[in-house]
Amino acid sequence: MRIGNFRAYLIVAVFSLVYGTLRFSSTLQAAHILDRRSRVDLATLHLQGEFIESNLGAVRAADGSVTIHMIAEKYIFAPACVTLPAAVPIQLRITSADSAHGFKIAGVEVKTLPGSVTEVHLRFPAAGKYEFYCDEFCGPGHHAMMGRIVAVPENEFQAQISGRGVACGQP
Ligand SMILES: [Cu+2]
Repeated sequence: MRIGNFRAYLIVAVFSLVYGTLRFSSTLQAAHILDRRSRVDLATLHLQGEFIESNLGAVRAADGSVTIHMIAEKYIFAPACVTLPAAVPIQLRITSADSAHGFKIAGVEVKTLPGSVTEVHLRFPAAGKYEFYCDEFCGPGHHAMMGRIVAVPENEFQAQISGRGVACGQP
């Protein structure tokens, strides 16, 4: 083997190793493989557990914290629109019902995979509408897969809230 060829192979091998390692570690991170709270059973996703339909959307806990539960599914986010208080720490727990999906919102990259729960912490500094679009190609309807967060002032959120499920802006 010529020295030139060997160097070329070596460079390709090193780049492949680095790329593969990065891909693997980001997949591990997205899947939260070691965390039991991050696993969901796809077969019962809509029937039991934290992602049943009545639990989707924003919920304010007794301690004042706000959690969103969301499902990504070809080609929708459910719920498609969530109203939240602005300037409050938000915990988003999201899972996928089918394939990899993802989006970026409030400066945070969100990736979701079937069978696992991704948890991210968000904060919407000001009232307003924040739209997000799926950025993992997931099929022919991918281009139309979008969702919306409507951040409202705290007093407005309090006025709207009635347990869980608050009104949301029209598309
Ligand atoms: Cu997509």
